[in-house]
Amino acid sequence: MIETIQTVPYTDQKMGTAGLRRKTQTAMQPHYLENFIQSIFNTIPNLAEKSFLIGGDGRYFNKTAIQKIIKIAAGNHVKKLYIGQNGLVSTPAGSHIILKNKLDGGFILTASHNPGGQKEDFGIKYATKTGGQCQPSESQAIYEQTLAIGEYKISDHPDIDLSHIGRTQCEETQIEIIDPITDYLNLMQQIFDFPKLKSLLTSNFRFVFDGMNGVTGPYAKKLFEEILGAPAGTVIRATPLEDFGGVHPDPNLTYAKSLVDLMYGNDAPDFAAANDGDGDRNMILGQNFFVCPSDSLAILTDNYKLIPAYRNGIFGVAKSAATSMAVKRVADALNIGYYEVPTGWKYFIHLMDSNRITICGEESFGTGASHIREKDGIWATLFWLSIIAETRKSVKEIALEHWKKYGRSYYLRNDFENLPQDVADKLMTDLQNKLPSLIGQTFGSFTVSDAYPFVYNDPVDNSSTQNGLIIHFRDGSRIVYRLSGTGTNGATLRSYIERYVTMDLLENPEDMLKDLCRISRQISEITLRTGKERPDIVT
Ligand code: VG1
Ligand code: CO
Repeated sequence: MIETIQTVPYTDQKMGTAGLRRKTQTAMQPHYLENFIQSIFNTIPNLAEKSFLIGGDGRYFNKTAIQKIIKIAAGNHVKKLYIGQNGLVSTPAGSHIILKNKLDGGFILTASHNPGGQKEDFGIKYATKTGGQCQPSESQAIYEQTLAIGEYKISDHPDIDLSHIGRTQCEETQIEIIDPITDYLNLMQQIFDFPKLKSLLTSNFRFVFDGMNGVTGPYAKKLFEEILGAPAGTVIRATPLEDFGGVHPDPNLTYAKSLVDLMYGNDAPDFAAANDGDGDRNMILGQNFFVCPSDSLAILTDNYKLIPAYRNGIFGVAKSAATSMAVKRVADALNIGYYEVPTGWKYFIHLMDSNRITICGEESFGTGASHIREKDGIWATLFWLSIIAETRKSVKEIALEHWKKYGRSYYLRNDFENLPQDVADKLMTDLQNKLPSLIGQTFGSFTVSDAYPFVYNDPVDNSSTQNGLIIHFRDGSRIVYRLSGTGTNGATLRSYIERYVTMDLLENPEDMLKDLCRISRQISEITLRTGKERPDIVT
């Protein structure tokens, strides 16, 4: 039976950089999730003809949330739901499932790299038929629904068994429980040279893949160990856990410390990669070597010819404004299109759909391409393995060669977390207002050559988005400031710092960027305004 439940709006359901992300306790409040899902359905016409994907990264509350979404979909007479077996679907695989089956959208239940559990975070990435997350105009329309909602429709059907592949029904809504892994791995096989990868992984090459107890473990085990023949145990932390085993599933130098220690220790393997909770982020490590994500994007782009799917050429490349300029130098050298977008993968979608770009990436450990409409941690890992298989060089040699050819953008991101929202907002407003007065000013040995708010004009729908403030220095250095749109504890100020050099290629980024980090704090008055003398997290 379908029931109509009276409700009142929650006013905090505006989506951020990547969907709705909240404390689990917030999402578990009565009617909270129901209101949000009904608000999405309220923006979609003809639901009786529409099909959606449901899945997630396995975190706490996902199983309950999936059952609720099924019953609200049935209450709204949705035609069909595809659901990952046991409720699991990685963000990249979800994008592929939506595109391959021509679905109208999907709900990926994840707070991505944020920790999971009752006291941690829950989230929903809502994708449209593009295979990627909804555009700002769509999330605005949904937000308006969340403010106006007075009722939702829900079936009282018993819970659906998600553990077996097959078909069933909830009210009139057809349900298909699908294998979330196989189609995605087939897609990878169409892009990369699997026999070549297999010969690398079955040689004495030593590789570790860290699933960080997130959703990619089962994908990686099947791919690397079963299909490509890497030794059993290659994939570590391979079982999705509701609380990620207490791990913060964020593949960076801080939160993937055990993997980093392994790669910097005696007897380090040749290569390691880690993925985040929902499998869209990646960190790449070699023996005693960390690949900065902005460099990774540049290096992958420069080597596209080594990959079968790209051998005949690629369209352009794009990066978020905060990402270092390394990939721009490659795009210029290769004479391919180059675009800069605001932070958030959704801004790449129109560029991919209109064949302007093939490869894109963000400094936040995100790299991907137009095979799907999300960033893709396994794809990035396979791309790096392919470069190694073709060149038989170490990660460090590959990076050093790249820097010798193009110069190096030393790069760091400083995050100041848990700031009072009003303090952070005022800091950004005041900083924006003083940008014109900074031009021409000298700080230590750095003189500001330009300073402006970053504004992106989408070439496809002509929409305009402002995100972040950029300061350029005469020597090519840059500082970018922006507020995070994914946090759940107060506001987070991110400052992105880069310095371009053509000598001193193997220095420590902390040393090379010491002055600029200090200047970034000075310009933003962060210490004065927040009392913080140094960032909480440096990546
Ligand atoms: C962060 C990153 C951004 C990324 C987003 C989602 O957003 O900076 O580059 O696209 O997370 O990543 P913000 O607004 O907090 O800076 V994921 O792996 O959570 O989908
Ligand atoms: Co993620």
